[in-house]
Amino acid sequence: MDTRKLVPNDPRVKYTKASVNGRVYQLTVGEPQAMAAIETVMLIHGFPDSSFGWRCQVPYLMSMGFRVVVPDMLGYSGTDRPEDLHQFSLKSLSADIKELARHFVGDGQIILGGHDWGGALVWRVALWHPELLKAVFSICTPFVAPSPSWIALEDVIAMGKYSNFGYQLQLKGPEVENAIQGAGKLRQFLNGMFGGVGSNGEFAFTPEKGVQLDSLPKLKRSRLLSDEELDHYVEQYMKQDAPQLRGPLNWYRTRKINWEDEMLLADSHVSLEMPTLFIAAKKDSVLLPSLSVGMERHMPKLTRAEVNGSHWALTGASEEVNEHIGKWLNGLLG
Ligand code: KJ1
Repeated sequence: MDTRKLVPNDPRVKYTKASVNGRVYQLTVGEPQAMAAIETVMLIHGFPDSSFGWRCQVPYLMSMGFRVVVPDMLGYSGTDRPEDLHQFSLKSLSADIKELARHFVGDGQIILGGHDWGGALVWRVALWHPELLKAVFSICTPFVAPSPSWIALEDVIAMGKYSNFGYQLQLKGPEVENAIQGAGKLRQFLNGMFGGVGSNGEFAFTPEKGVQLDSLPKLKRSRLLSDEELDHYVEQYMKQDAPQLRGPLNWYRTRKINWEDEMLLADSHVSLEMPTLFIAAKKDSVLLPSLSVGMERHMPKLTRAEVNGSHWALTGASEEVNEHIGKWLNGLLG
């Protein structure tokens, strides 16, 4: 079949909705042609992204014989945005993934992949619901074990070791949510986050400080995506009521809730027994490959790979990414 990347409203896939633990999720679903699916692969996007972020992987995995299920995550696109922050915790989102999987495989298993926040989530699904996963992979996001002690993000940053996470202080606050509202602003924001730069060296984002709100109007079009693709992102983000970034930014507002949920697990040595794949992106300035040192202590069946791409490796280094995922899946399923 045609393995070129999905375009908006692509006839090769179905766009549908599913009710999950009382929340409605918007989904993209692809079925393999002319055969029953070997397995179901679910793909979880990150920030600031959508199910469309996996556009290069979906047809490729379908051509390998997989059913591919790609939800728009809580707070994004046509998926619900509940008021209660607890519903954005990684534990609650993990329960949603499990329930969503039931719609497709009943009590069976899935292969789960994530990128960015989606990567953080898939490792948590592996902690909370290991029986659901035949295998799990993450692109860019390393596994970090639950911590027995609480350290506020402000203190983590102040200690200096994780200065490249300084942007999270900005994102969890009200500034970006308030400033980026409406189609025009969202277009500038997404274009910048996807790498658009200005003629005088302006850019949208720094890992230390976050979104450079004053620079956004000055940025040229990102070469990472077409006008049609950017329009599609804006259209999807505009499905949310203002402030449209509230849902996506809520993922940065649950750190304490996540720690409370997970601290009990931290008592014992955490080990993920299913096959795992971690693909680092060499040029990711936020999720640095070095953060993944030591991951194998928590997963005996870890496969590692690295691609020559930025944070947006799913599209920017799609061929390399697909090759690593494909090779790993073939090895897994014999
Ligand atoms: C990235 C980048 C690039 C060590 C595990 C931590 C898990 C937390 C996951 C956090 C994910 C996150 O904040 N992702 C946002 C935004 C945008 C933009 C650029 N132009 O360089």
